[in-house]
Amino acid sequence: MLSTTKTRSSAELMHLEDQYGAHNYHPLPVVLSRGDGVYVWDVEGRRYYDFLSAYSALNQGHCHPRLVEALVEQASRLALTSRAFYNDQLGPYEQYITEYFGFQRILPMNSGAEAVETAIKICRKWGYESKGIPEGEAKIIVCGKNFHGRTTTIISFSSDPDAKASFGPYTPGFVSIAYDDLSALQAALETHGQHVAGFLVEPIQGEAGVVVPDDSFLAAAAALCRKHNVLFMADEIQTGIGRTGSLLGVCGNCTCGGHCERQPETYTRPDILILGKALSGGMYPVSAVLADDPIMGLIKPGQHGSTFGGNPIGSHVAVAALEVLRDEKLPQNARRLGRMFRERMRKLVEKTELLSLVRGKGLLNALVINDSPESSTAWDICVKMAENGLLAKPTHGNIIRFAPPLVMTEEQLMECCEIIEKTFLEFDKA
Ligand code: IF1
Repeated sequence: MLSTTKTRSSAELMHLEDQYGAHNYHPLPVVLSRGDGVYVWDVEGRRYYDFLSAYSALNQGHCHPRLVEALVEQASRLALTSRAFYNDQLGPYEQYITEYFGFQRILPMNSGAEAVETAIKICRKWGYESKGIPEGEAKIIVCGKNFHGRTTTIISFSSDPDAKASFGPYTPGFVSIAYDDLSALQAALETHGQHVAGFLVEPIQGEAGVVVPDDSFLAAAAALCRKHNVLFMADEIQTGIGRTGSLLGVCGNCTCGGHCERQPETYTRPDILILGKALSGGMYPVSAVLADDPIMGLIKPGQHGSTFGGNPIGSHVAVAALEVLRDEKLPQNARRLGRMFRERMRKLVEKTELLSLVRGKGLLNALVINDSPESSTAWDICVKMAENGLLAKPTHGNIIRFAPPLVMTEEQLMECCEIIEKTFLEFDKA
């Protein structure tokens, strides 16, 4: 027996992480050992609803049988070849995903940060070789309070001191504007226009506390980009794959039923689409950058890559994850349940002084606690919710994010609303 499969208590296991791991996280004090759909169990056998879904990687739910099967089957046949050779899974995956999202080409990577890095590199290359920006002078416009990952280049344009401080020197070439601010984008484009290669944006800012922009923002921003010959890059790592009640965040208030026919009235087509997380249903690190020939065609052999990117397991699992999304109509379910969730939470906000508002889209939602970001209120409430059988995590001190797997049923959601309501009302009295 592996020494790691020995039965140990939650306390022992937390102690091991505390003693031997880097302290780069501050987890809620629960130790999970099993998951199934919307549920997880701790090592003592207590069951919880998972309202984090590994930061939206588990849209298809924990251990989805079709994904487990895809993983196991491919792992026992061929796991990794590197891109020095072809493999029999990558081509079919590339055909499937490009048709699914309506782009000509994909560049496969593993983590979200890698995909964002890839998009930045492709965008800069396009800026020099297609737009004609003088060498070394390309700029990319980004938004304040963004979250795009943890590499040195990506944190160079973060506005979060925790993510950024003491990790310099920073990569230059980024101009930051306020999120959801069209006139700021316009001003930046007018000032730097000739040197701007791209605009990188999250359709909804997750880490910032689920900040939903104005309905017209994405389409208007994309139009401004087009006018200034600048690539519009959507980081859909968290908002994509059904999370916001459509196939993608850039589908807007699309009514295609989540199947995304990419209706021109609602769909804002990015020039570069960045995906990760739920692209594999959380089974395996799979990320991707999608674009058309005039952009992706600039990348030539030897100019970019990764040992694991496009590997057979990831490719096979990603196809299954996208099939599950479509077959189980998860975007539609997210849209319907999301409306119910916000409606019930709005009633709760009225009932308790503890809450100031609920916001979000689909099943990416947040409750804003009526207390300072420095207070421990949100954390304490999350600890109480865990005791009551529901796991959620605070962000920015006074915001709690609610993002369950999209496979949740209405009945389960109603039970979850009861747990949340009960916890807040208990806390209010205490
Ligand atoms: C952590 C947040 C979520 C992302 C977007 C790229 C990435 C992420 C829009 C990078 C990753 C994660 C990473 C996780 C916390 C988490 C997060 F709170 F920090 F913002 F989800 F809300 N673009 N988000 O959200 O993807 O390299 O991690 O695969 O602990 O850093 P990655």
